[in-house]
Amino acid sequence: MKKSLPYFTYLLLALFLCTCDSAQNIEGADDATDVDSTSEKPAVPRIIFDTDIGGDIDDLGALYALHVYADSGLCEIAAVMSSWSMEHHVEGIDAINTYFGRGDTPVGKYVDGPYSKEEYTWWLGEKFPRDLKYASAPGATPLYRELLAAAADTSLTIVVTGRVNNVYELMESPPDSISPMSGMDLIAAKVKAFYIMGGNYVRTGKAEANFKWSGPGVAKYVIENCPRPITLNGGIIGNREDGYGTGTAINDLPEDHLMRSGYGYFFQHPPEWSGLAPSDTIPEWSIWDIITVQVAVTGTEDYFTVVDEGSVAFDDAELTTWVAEPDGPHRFLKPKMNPKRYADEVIQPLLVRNPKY
Ligand SMILES: [Ca+2]
Repeated sequence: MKKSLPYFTYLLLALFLCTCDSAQNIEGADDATDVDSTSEKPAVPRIIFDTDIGGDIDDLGALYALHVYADSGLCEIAAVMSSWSMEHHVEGIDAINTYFGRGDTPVGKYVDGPYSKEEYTWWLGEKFPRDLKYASAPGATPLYRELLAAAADTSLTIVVTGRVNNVYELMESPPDSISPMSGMDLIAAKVKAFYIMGGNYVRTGKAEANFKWSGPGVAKYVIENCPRPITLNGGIIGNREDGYGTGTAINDLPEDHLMRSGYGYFFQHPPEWSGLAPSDTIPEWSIWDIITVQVAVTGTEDYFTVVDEGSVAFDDAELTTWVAEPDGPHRFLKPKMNPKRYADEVIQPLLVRNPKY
């Protein structure tokens, strides 16, 4: 259930945000926390989080961090979309939302299957309270269309930390009983910006998993045709091998804490692709998706340099390339703050903060 903050809390938050705005050298995408002068309520980003949670564990960190930010009044969570059709993904997402007292948050599913696999989202769904099942969750496309149709102009922020298939299907959706507008027109009218983890822009020549797993032509279509600005963090931004590993503080949480349970299960039952041996200790791990959330909510601050004035293109092998051009609609992040310091000081505290609920 969403909580409404009392008026004085908004007032304090507005004062806090004004102070931060002048105190920080914010660049690039940092209009995320503007105070709306036409209302007493600060215009925090209203986020739809679109995730391939279940494969890697940083999606759990990202959704957890999103809730921590929402607890602090820095964003609202409009919905969470699951971009694969594993039934346990939807159930794990609902368990995380419920852990923060937001069990009524709509969760959309990718319609296919469903398939089933015992991994950490299954474990979270077994261990923590939740009431949503895959069968009763709405499809991502109709849920996207409903949310966008009902939203004020340019009021929604879409954060994608997995394959982009839900966004692709939204873009391709025709007018229907939900809205007389096409999906592409809804995006053009209602979305403020996209923050997407995907591609490679610094160390190019290598496929990146989110775009690769979207399937032939899908990421290319989404990125090249998106009518709203996109900020991308590519493969090195968040990669533990590039200095961004963190999260060992999760080992110190109580055993029944959701993060210790989820991360613990993942490293006790590591997926084959990870090449890891089972371990009862949570190691430092990559934070790609958590960075996407951080930047979407509080901006790049002094953590990242934004490369803008360009667009992302896809070569014949669907590898991403950067094309510099004035007023290009895309931007990507490069490291500015020391990656390890950023990971330990900015991200890790989000992963061990308890819900307010
Ligand atoms: Ca992911």
